[in-house]
Amino acid sequence: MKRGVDDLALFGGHAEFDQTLLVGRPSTGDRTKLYERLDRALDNGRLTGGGMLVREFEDRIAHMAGTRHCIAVCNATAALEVIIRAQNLHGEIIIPSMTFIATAHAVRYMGATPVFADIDPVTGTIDPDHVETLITPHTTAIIGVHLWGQPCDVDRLADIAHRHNLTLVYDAAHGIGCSHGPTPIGGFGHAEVFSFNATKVVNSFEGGAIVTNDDDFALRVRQAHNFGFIAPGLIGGLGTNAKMSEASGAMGLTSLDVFDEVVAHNKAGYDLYRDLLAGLPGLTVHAYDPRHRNNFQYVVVKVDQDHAGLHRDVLLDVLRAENVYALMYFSPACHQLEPYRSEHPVTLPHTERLAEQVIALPTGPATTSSDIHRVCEIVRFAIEHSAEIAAQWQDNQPETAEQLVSSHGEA
Ligand code: T4K
Repeated sequence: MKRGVDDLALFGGHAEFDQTLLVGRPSTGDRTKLYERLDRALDNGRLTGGGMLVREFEDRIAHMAGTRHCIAVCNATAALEVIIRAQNLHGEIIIPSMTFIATAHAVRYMGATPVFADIDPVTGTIDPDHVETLITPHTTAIIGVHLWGQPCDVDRLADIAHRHNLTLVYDAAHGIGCSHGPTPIGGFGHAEVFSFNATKVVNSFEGGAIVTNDDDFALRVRQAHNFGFIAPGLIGGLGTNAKMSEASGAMGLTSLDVFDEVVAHNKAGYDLYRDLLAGLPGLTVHAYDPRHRNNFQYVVVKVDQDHAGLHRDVLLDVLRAENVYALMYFSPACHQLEPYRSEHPVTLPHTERLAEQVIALPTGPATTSSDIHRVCEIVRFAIEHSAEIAAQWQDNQPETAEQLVSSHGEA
């Protein structure tokens, strides 16, 4: 319990948590089941390349996504790269800047140019109106991102892609178990990509999946993710190695077994955060549209400095000093990062505003309701004492190089 600003760990007080509270602590499920699956893989000797665990994982993901095909891969970044290559996407690809750097890097790494679109200020997902203004004769594709599991405006994007004859792909790294209305995320566009990184709601250590309803596309992607093999000894074309291993399949299946429980836990945590933080000036818990299903993997709060009295960075420092390792998903936005900001400087007002405000708070099975109460008490205390904290934070900032030169004089 903080009584005064000097009790904050940032200013020398005792940290609220002895052990760091994390945003991305993995959801690992039942270890006995995991070890049984690993034993089966080790006993049968097929550790990668078409093993039974990965096949079962693919079936279960396709079922959840409501798609005919699922190709499990080693991670979502590689999945995007495989799609870009398999679909021969080149020239310009329109993507949102409000995403993890992997979306932009996958495009660029494959030799195409990411063209950044602004976002809808309410949801934070790509703005179809802006997308349409960015289309040029060099545009080959749009990659929408279902930010924090919220569906993009899939109908508008499908219409734009259709009218301009563009490939439409979704980065659904956050989207497993989410939906657009009653329709699961997975079957929109030509293909969608899930991430099963350790920090995700479904975790396969590292991993991802490409899901699609397009038979021909699925075949090409399946070949491309396995060196281009059509059959043993027969190569159909260019490919890479983006296969998921059986160990990842074992973890993925075990994590999937507890998916419903984890989502229920996350939803309860989200509701608690929302209730406990209600009414604080300048602080909003990002709301998910109830018409769509969400997995509540991310609890995002937005700090509006003008009303909160302190900047997001100050609140982040306050939390981290208390051992609450909150994260900035996603800040800076991609267009504000290298190499993009130097090569193609652009201004995206809605993206920049959101990127300046976001903080993702700890969630997942390891975060208890008691943890959430304590985190919210810190946040509430910080907002209630914002003026004092902001002033003391400013005083504690290291001098900039310029200030050092002017205060110490040039040598
Ligand atoms: N598209 C989008 C929209 C994405 O968000 C992502 C990835 C991708 C594409 C690409 O997907 P992958 O190629 O990764 O499959 C993390 C994840 O590494 C990344 O997968 C995720 N999105 C992104 C949003 O978050 P970082 O740089 O924040 O990760 P890291 O390792 O710093 O972990 C975050 C926190 O999680 C740490 O504070 C500690 C905790 N943690 C992490 C790991 C790995 C654990 O407690 N245990 C762990 O094993 O990117």
